[in-house]
Amino acid sequence: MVVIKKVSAKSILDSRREKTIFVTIETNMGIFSASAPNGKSTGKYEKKPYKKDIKGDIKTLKQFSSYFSDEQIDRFDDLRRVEDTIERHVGANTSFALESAVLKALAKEQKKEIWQLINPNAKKFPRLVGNCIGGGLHSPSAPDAKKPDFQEFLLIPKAKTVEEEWETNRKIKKTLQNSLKKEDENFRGKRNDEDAWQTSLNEKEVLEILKNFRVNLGIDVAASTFYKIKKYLYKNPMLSRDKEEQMSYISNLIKNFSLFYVEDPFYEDDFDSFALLLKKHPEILVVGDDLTVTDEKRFGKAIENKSINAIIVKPNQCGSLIEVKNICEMAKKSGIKTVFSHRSGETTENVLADLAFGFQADFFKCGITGKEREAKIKRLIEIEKKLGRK
Ligand code: 2PG
Ligand code: MG
Repeated sequence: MVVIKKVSAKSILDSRREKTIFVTIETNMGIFSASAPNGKSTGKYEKKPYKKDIKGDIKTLKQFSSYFSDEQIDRFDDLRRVEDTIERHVGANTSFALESAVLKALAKEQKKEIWQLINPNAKKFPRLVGNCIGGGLHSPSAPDAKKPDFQEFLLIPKAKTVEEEWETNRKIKKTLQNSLKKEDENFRGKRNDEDAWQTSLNEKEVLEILKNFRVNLGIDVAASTFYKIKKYLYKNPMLSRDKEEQMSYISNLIKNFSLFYVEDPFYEDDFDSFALLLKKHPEILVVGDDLTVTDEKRFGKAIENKSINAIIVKPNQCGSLIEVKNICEMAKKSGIKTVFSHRSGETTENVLADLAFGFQADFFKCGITGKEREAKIKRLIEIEKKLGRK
């Protein structure tokens, strides 16, 4: 049994050097901490990271510090009681960090790994989804600096182990440096928010390069970020596409570049276009992120509308690990794949790996390099090694 005696929090800097929350709990089992990441291309329907601001949440946790001491935490589902205490008083980042710290204490008390608290029989490892080249909101917009309008170009290798998949992704990312030098006269070896290569090429030119590698390919269009006044406004090259034009553009990219994974190809309210695309291309993964924002209700609507066959799970979008559990159960029932995902502003917190493995995620979207991304992949590999997967 874990008893939380004291809760405190402070702000630390994430990989973008923006403030994020770091929560510490004092328990009968010792002291445990966890931090939360920050999104940039955030969905309109995501829960707010903090009730008002980070300072306010830090203060609230301090005020609530002694409220938890009556609760005994014995298992994962007891997180519900932690949520009942803080719900509506703090934002999603704060509750996610707090719940993660509680899981760390519980794992220690039960002499288990965090993933074992969720599913002691977990076996299947998620496939890596690695961001190698980026654009959109994750790459700086210097005046007249060109970049792809799509946010992420993703490598999705398939190997026997996570370790081999990571190796493949790192190798390709390295090779890409030379390819980009050749193809992009403006390439200066710069990396964006997720440590992916920055380029002035457009999405088609990037995909032309990527199709030469023998891995499955994905894109995160993050279409809400460039959808304005009922049009998708492209800058590279400058043109606008309406709903129908966006549909045929995406559909052509899927065909021409044999895409395996397409995330947020339409803006976050267009459940119908997602459904139409999936109907046209049932062979690929049509993935909801801003569409579903790790929210049970929106996911329910996406299931009803047959909009997606894969869902991004970002625990700090909802701030509730109980909701994450429910979403994974809904996904399993409806045959929808789960993609556990980092955020663009990350810390070295690695609990995401345990959550993904515990919930038996199908994919793990996490960048390829940079200490914040590596911390999570390395933890997944550590679990793999402990289980003797070869
Ligand atoms: C996304 C994420 C992570 P952000 O759109 O999938 O890559 O971006 O964390 O900025 O929301
Ligand atoms: Mg996304």
